[in-house]
Amino acid sequence: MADYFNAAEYLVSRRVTDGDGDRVAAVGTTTVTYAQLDELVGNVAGAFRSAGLHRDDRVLIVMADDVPMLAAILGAMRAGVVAVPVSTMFTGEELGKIAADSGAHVVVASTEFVDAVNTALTLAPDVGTVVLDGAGDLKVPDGVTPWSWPAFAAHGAAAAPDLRETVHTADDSWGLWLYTSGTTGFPKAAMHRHANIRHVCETYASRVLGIRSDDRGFSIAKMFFAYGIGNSVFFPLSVGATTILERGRPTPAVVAERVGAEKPTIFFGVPTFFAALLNSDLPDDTFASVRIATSAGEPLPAPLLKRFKERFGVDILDGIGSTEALHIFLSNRPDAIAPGTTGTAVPGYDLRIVDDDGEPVEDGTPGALHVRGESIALGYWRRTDATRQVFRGEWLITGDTYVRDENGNYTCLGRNSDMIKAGGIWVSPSEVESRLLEHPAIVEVAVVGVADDDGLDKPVAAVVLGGDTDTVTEAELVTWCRDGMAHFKAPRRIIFTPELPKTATGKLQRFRVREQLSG
Ligand code: 3SK
Repeated sequence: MADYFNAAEYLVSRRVTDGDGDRVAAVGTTTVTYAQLDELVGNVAGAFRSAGLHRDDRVLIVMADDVPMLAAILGAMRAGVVAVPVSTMFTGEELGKIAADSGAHVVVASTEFVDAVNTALTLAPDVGTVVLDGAGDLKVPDGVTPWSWPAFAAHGAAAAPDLRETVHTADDSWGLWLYTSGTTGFPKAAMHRHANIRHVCETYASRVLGIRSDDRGFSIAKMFFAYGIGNSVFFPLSVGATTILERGRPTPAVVAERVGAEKPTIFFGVPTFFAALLNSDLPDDTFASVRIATSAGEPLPAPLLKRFKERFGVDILDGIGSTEALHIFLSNRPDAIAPGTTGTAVPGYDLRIVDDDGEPVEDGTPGALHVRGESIALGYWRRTDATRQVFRGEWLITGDTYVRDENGNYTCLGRNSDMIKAGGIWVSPSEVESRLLEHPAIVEVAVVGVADDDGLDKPVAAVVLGGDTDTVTEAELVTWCRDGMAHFKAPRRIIFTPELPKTATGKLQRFRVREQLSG
């Protein structure tokens, strides 16, 4: 068996053992030191185990970024159970499918998401315990035990001491499952080991960001994203630094206020947010405390990077990672930024670009990007076909087309599939198309990614109406999509067209739809 390792001990308890318990670990709506966080994590672990959870059981976490979410994630890991933080943007039905798929026995939720959780609980038969942080009208099915977060933590505090102690997990034990749409439609759980968490801290965080104990990290991406959990949980805690947590939606105004108050030194952003900041009237010294910013999720157009540096005086390190790799494996460096490229391999990862036969290509020739490294997930939970397509031995098929130049820098040329990455989040065209086709006025539809004015892809739909043609508007169709699925998936524009471009055999020509909509 692989060596003993528990990520919660690595991130929190070891700080206390080393005498740094008084350092501030997290600033959310409350502030906690490492010693206080360790105590809370022990209580939550005790409560999970008192609720009957055993090793490798799953805890679904539907929470706002704040100290309780941090404690729920780390408490699960300490208890040897699997933390499954999921998107708070899902509708109740979407959440219910994921809860059922994960087989979670416990759900921990924040008050903001109680309605979606109530719906999800009707679809998730394995759930036996629900914990709600904050007030709310929680409606649990018969046989399900409801708890409030403070009562749950207090119950754990009173549990037998051995239930609060760190469970002796191994490097290879499951620690974290993250749902992603990845290269195919319905979200599936990428299963990460405890050791994967250590690897991303020791590679990207340490060797690219040079993260130190006096850093203060602030992330736009929420903790339910792989990018967000690395930024807000793993990286700062791995070195005894401070993480700044924001519960709400990160608008430029909210972020400016938190940055002014909390003075982060590392700002973790995404291209759409850098574009929004540049379109805001925030003062140019807003990010004066920040020593470095990062970007991921989708390629950062060179003009955005340049304008951000000119206006706010901060360099942005563009990188790319994936939920399956847990975090960033290809990135620019603070002392070597090549605008418009994604830089070079992060130490600890190997990259290759291959042709259609799987043979490595020469520099200057585009191909499919593959990556290998110690943080690659074990596969997708109960998705054998998708696992076989994406995880090939040690190599992970990223699904991106890349080219490497003579200086060794990698540039993204797009996706190998029709999947769209909007605001850094995967959107499955077929899922959006299915929702639109449920509308009685629509007979045909194609959803594609089209670049906006900042050069960032957004989902756009071309629809063919039938029957009810005069009565449906673009706004009604957008609302129809937003009502039936997470808002980020809804098309930003809808174009009405008499027909869609097809091949002689009637196959949709997506590239032509894309060309028409880009024009
Ligand atoms: O999309 C990305 O670039 C990314 C980066 C870090 C972690 C996860 C993801 C998906």
